[in-house]
Formats: sequence, C-alpha cells, structure tokens
Amino acid sequence: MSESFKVCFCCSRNFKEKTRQPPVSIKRLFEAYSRNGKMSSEELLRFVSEVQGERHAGLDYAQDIFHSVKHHNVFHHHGLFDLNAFYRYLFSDPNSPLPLPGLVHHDMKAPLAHYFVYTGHTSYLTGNQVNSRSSVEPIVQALRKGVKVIELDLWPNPSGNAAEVRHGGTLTSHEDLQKCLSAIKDNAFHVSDYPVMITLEDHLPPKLQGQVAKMLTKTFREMLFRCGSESRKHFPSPEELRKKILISTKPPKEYLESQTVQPTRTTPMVKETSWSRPASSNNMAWRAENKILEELESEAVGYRDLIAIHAANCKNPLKDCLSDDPEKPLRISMDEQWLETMVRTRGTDVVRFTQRNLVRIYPKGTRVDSSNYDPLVGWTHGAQLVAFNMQGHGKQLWIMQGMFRANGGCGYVKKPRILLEHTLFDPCKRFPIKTTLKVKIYTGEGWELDFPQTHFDQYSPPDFFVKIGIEGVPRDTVSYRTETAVDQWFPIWTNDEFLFQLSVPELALLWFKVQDYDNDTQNDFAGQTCLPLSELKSGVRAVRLHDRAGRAYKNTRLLVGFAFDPPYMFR
Ligand SMILES: [Ca+2]
Ligand SMILES: [Ca+2]
Repeated sequence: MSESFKVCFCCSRNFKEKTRQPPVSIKRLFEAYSRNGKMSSEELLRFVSEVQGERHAGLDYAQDIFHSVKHHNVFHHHGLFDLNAFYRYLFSDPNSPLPLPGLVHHDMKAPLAHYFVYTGHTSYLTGNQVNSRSSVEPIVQALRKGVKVIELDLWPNPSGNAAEVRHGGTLTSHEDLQKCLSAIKDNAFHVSDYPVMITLEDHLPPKLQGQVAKMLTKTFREMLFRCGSESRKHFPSPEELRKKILISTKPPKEYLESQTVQPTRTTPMVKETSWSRPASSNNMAWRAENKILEELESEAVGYRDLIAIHAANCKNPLKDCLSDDPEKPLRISMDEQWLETMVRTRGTDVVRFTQRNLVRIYPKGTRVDSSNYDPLVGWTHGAQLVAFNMQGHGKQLWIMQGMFRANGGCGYVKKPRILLEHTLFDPCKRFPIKTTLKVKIYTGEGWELDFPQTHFDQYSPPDFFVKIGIEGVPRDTVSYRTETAVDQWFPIWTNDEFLFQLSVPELALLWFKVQDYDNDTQNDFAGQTCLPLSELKSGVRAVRLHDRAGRAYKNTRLLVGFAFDPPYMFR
C-alpha cells in the first residue's frame, strides 16, 4: 500500500504508507512481560506495577484495562493481550499521565489564600482589548473550562442611568450586566462546586452601585457569600464556600476616598467626587454637599455589604501595598510589570503576603492583542489569581491550562508546602537538585485522522518534531527538541530521551509542542499540551494533544515515557 500526493494534474508522488507499528523499544517491553506473543492479566498487572509505577493495583485493575481496550475492536481473547492490543491500551485514555478529570484529590479545607485559582481577565471580551466585541459567550466558555474568577468592568451607560459591562476608554462594545450575571449563575458550577469569584472593576457612582447591589442580590440570592461583621484572620476554605459566589472589589468608601481632595488641618473634611461639584469653602455649600454625599454613600451601603473580599490597588508607589491587616485578609491587584519590579527587591515579602492575602496579577496595558505573560513569576511567589486573557491563545495560555489540569480540573490547585512555610521561599535562590525527570518520546498517532492529508505538506507526508520543556523556577526552566521524523504520519523518534534536573519540582510544569518542519516557511503547528509535574504518573503514557485554543484533538496523541530519578514525594 502506498500513499499518493498530487503534484500537478497529471502526476503524483507516492510514499510508502506508514502503518501503525509499535516502536522497537515498545515491542521489547511487550516481550519482557509476555510469553509466546500473549500477555495474561497477571503479566499485565506486573507491567502496570513495575513499569507504570501503580504498585497498589490489583488484578481487578488489570481486568478493567482488558475491558477498556475491548472498544477498540482489537484481538484479545481468554484474557490475553497480543502486541497490538497492548499497544492500543498504551494509547488509550485510561493510560493518561494525569489522574482522571473530575477527581478532586487536594485538601480543600485550607483558606482560599492557599490555592492557585483559575482566573480570567476582561472575561467578557471576544478578541483584542481595543475594539473587539463584548459578549456573555466567553464568560460561559471560561466557566465551562473550569475558570473560577470572572472579571467584569462596570461603567455607567451613556445616559448615566444604568451600569453596563465595558472595557472603558476603548472602542470595544458593551454587554448587558444582567445577561453577564445570569450567565455566571447558570454556569458557575458546571465543572465543580467550588466557589466562583467575580472581580468587579467598578467605575460607578454610588447611585448605580446601589442598583448593581440589587441586581447581584436578586440574581444570586442565597448563593452570595457575605462575610458578616465578625473578624476573620483567614479567608474561608473552598470547601466551606461550595456553591457560593464571592464578590470582590474596592469598597465604595475607599472608592470615594480615592476621589477626594486630601483634607488639611485647617479645612473641614470635604469630599470631592467625580460626580459632585468641586469643594467650596463656603459653609452652606459644604453642608449641602456633605448631605448629598451621605445620601450617595447610603446608596452604596448595600453594595458594600455584598463585597466578600475587599480589594485594593497596588498603584501608589508611596504606599506599601504589602502591609496587611492582621484582623482581615484582603486582595491586592497589580499588573505583570509591577509584580516583576516588586519581586526583584521584595520577592519573599510577596510570598509572605500571599500566605494569608490574595494577590491578583493582570496583563500590562500594552497587551492590546489580548496576549498573556509568564504566569510562573506570580505562581512561584504564591500569587493565587494570575489573570489571563482566555482568548489569547499561545504558549503562556497553554501553561495556564496545564496548571489547572491538576486536582481534577476543578479550578483550584493547592499551593505546594514550600510557599506556605514560615521560612519564606525565594524562587530565585539556587536550591539543590531534588530529582531528575527522564522523558522518552517514543511515537505519536492520530494526525492522519484529525487533519486532512495535505494539511501539513502539499506534496508529502508531514515531518514532525517535538519541542519539550519545563516551566518552573528560573533554575529549572529549560527546553529541548527531538529530531525531525521525515515524511511520517506515525513518527518514531528513536534516540530522544531528555533529562530535566529539578530543584523545585513542585512548581514545575512540562510542556510539549509538536510542529511539522518546513524548510522555507514557518513550521506548521501540530498539537500542544502541558502537564503539572506534581500529578505526573510515571511509565509509558498516552499524552493527548490539544489545538491552539486548548481543545483536545479527538485522536492525536504522543506516547511518552516518564520516570523520576530518584522518586519524589510531591505532597
Ligand atoms: Ca508544512
Ligand atoms: Ca514532508
């Protein structure tokens, strides 16, 4: 059998059709655990225990594997696997390198500040930050992928009588606030029951804040979490907050204060807001204005009571935004550049602050194309809410998606112990190597089913190579690539084993990007994925690949071997 590519209307090039053939090293593995070309369930169990590292597996587990491969219509009978059936099992979903989706296995009873949370930035935008359309659709999509923090920017509408969702100061369109809130309500717990936080960037006068408070109350009712008056040294846990919606924004009082002229000792306390007239030294005028202000403030009281997590901005260079209130944890917000400046001199202070308070990082203003930034700067310093443009498809987003594949994909990942210890963690310090991750990329398959014949090359089968790397603390971050498997739909990379020396394995993620090599044009994208090392299973595993947006391909997978030497206890 050969595969033919049309070169012109009268001639074509023929290639020997590559069939799905297990690489030699996989055949040897099969031979080591079988007799006369047949593997019994006892032998499969020995393979699962010795090679796949699943030491607690029993015979029923091996039986389940036999059962799961049945659907592939491959030859196995009387409980015996031949090489082909064994190969199908290796490529099957149950042989994933991560625990099954939906399986929450981290401790969920620690305070919120002890988790990384899947966080969106300008969650209502469909495209760029300048003139794209606002819609509820990206909010729905994000929540259905496990995102647990949704950001809404609130502005008065043109007539000033209602709030609308809009990226202020840009040409983006607006979306109806009630539609956004209803979409959040309907999709908040699609992936897991753990709480959804709404971060409001609000630019509203008190009158509209009062209106928004009514909308929030009416929409979410008993779902809204109110912290009440008691003081809390720590945030509640995700477990306590199951099925709850948390509102986080600056309290109106602080908003009003941020708009005021600072009073001096000789003048009475006069507040000037953007919607009241300028202060006057005239006593009558002052009284009148103060009365208006009180009324306005009372409008906002309902709103203030709904704020479960008080937010503060980290924009004033003179104010120490890392000085926290021992009686009340809070959330601060800073952009990626501010964080980079901060960690250069005060990295361990940031880590200390994040042990009890929430830190939200957002993309710098110049990322108008909705691109993203390196999330590891925030994570390695304990920042929980690394806010991303979920429409900004690229390597940084793939790493973000990789992080939140952990813990069953529930949107909350427990921070490693090192970030919560009394001795403050410094990611820039050179720690000794704790373990070496060995990765062997054997082969891949599925492109022939997920892509048209001429998708990669017009005149020949694709030429795949894999880039592979670690993202983690600076010392551990490194990348390599395999050789190119020329003209093969089922590429076999024979000599590609990679060693990753890890000083902080608990904060490391392993990423893969497959490309089709092109001599004279840009290489074609052929799949990507990212895996949190703390959950990685050892052995020979089927690694599912995803498209640029992070949607899993139906068939395309790599077959990869993983081993930690020495074994490492992550939790
Ligand atoms: Ca190509
Ligand atoms: Ca080719």
